[in-house]
Amino acid sequence: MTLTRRSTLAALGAASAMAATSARAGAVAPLRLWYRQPAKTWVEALPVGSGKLGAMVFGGVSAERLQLNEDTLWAGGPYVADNPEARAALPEIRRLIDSGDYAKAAQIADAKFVGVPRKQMSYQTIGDLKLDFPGLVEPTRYVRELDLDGAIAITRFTAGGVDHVREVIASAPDGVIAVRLAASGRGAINLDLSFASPLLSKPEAAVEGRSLVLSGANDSQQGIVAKLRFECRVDVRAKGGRVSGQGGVLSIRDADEVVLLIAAATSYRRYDDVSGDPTALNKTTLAKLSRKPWAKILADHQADHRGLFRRVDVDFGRTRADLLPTDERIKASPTTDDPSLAALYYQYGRYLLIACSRTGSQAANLQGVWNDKPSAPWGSKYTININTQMNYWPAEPGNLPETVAPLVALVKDLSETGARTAQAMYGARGWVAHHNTDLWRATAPVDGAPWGVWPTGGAWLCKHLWDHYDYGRDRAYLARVYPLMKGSARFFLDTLVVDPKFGVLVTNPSLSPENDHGHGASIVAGPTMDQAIIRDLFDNCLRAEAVLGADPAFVAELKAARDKLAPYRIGKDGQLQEWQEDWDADAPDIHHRHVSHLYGLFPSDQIAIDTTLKLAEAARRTLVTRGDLSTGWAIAWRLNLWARLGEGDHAHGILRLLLGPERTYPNMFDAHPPFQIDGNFGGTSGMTEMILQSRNDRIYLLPALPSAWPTGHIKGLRARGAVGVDVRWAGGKLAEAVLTASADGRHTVVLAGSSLSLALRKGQTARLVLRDGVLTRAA
Ligand code: FUC
Repeated sequence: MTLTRRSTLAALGAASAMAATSARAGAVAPLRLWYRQPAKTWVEALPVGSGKLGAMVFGGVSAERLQLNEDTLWAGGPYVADNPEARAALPEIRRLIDSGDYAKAAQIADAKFVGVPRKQMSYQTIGDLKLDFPGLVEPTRYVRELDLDGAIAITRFTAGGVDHVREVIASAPDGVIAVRLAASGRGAINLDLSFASPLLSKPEAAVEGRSLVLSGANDSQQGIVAKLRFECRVDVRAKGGRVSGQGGVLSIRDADEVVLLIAAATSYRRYDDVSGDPTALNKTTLAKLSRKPWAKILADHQADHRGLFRRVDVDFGRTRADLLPTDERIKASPTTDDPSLAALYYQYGRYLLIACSRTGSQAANLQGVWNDKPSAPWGSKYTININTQMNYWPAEPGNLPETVAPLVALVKDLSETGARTAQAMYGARGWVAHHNTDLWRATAPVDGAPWGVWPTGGAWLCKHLWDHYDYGRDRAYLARVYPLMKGSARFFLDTLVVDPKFGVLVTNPSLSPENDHGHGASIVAGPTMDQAIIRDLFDNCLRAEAVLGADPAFVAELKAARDKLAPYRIGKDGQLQEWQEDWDADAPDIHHRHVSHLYGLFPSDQIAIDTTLKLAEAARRTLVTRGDLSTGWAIAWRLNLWARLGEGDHAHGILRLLLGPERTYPNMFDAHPPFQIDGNFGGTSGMTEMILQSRNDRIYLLPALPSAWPTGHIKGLRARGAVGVDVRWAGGKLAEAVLTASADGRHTVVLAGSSLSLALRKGQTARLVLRDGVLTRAA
């Protein structure tokens, strides 16, 4: 099958996107996912998102389905899950852990330390907007695509001699999902619009003039009563033809062109305030567009998207494989050389982050903003023992710092709800968040002792607060987030205890995320990951204070505690120990998906091959034992770790596993069966780490370049210290690197053995090349 003729498309005035892409054809042509058939399953459908709104586009011919999401439609209502028995039980749990009775400690923790309810609320779908096209015959030509540069899903086909083009966008500037249906024949569009929702609350659809409105409530879950009202409102604009409504169906007959504007909102205003008016919000959103033509809505959307997306340009090389449809490429990837599939995955990660995390939206959850269920796998929540953090790994280096705003807002909320939890459960100041949170910012341990009793989730999120400063160097921003970081550190200053055996400061109770240590439970004192996260938290507070000043008493407290934190330990097999005790070989699952104790190697830089070689070798030993094979996000973490070890070919081997059909669905969503978006973002991050690392106060060029990508470039990345970096290589060697400073600073750049220090003023650029194997600043 072939694409619909360009001349016909032009006649339709369709796809202004096409016109814009052809202007930069060379650079953007490969940036699309495309297919020869409609999606049968959800993981074949194509995602568009405005941050707040999401839609999955199936590309059906006689029946199109847009599965819709609004990012504040979650189950339940404002609630507090802190277990009232926790504080009294804490000394006993600690004592049992110190005496080695982990099973008993876990039992008591499970009964008295886990939240009430034990589970958090799920993110929910609105349901489907169904577009039925009566009378359409089987198409003769069909293609659907997601253009990542234009942020538009397009379905094209010919049926009964008429060319059809259907375009779907999710516009952040206008706050709507917009659909345009065009056909080459006059009066050729016949359409019945209706809703189908799987919500237990059974929302109802009604026709209001030329609008179709679905309204209702969210669902109750875990005994937490549904407190949200929501509405999804579709305004119909038809050129020619007739529009009529009956029951919950809006019908359009004999139209030349149809535009649908879809707004959605809930009554959520804050984790403790559900007094919003979704109908008023939607009406305001749509009223603003009453005179705005489709072409302008599309142009504003694409300008907004491209302002972010086009900052980075990636090329890992091309082969003929990139001519195939995306699903076929994924299927063939285990045995085919297809470097531009990796580049597509890279840019898809950036596309997805832009589409699900924008200022004013909720942070990217386990499925970004896309979920078709009322009760999703793991609630499609925020799992903050790796998954939420991984979502944001590509944000700073991948030149999308704006996407971090919702994460910062989430942490601000957690610092409030988590202060209550710190007080109620631990009698501590500051704030704490355990391994999960949801729309209501619940911070108590959940799911059960083996998973939930882990107090460092919030502290890990604080690393992202610091990183946002470190990459951007915005002092006013740092002043805003310092109190959040300080509040997290305050909690640990109040709750760290001395381990009776080792005499060091440790968290107790805690665990190494989700891993049983083989001595009766996973509950323990001082797992390696905790001390590493807390070391980063304390160090980043100290760094922030050095920038902001005026907190000397706190600095003294932090420094004293920091030096007493449990150190890294190397075990009998030469591995980096996961726990204080050398238990790694006793753990029932030595291939466990979490590699929590390697946090120090990535995302942190406490362990690195050129700064702490012995620890890096121990981390390598651990990684070899854990093995390469795992599911989506876990394999993506391994990819980043091998890149940090400087082993490009090994990292590339893992990337191949990630891109293969076992872990990448036809729509390129990551599989941690089912879908979980973290692996997409971890994949983008891992590829960055192969080409550029910004760690230990240095910028590393091509630290893990695989032999499979001898020639290529990534332009537009960012490094710590507010500097942009372009890297181009050929024949496996650096061709040039260009640094562009957005703040004054000194930078040390490392390439293989050679390094170069340079000072750059804001706006200044430096070109670096290899001369006789030595990194040199070109004149
Ligand atoms: C972590 C993982 C699970 C899953 C869940 C959402 O707890 O251990 O595998 O990814 O998050």
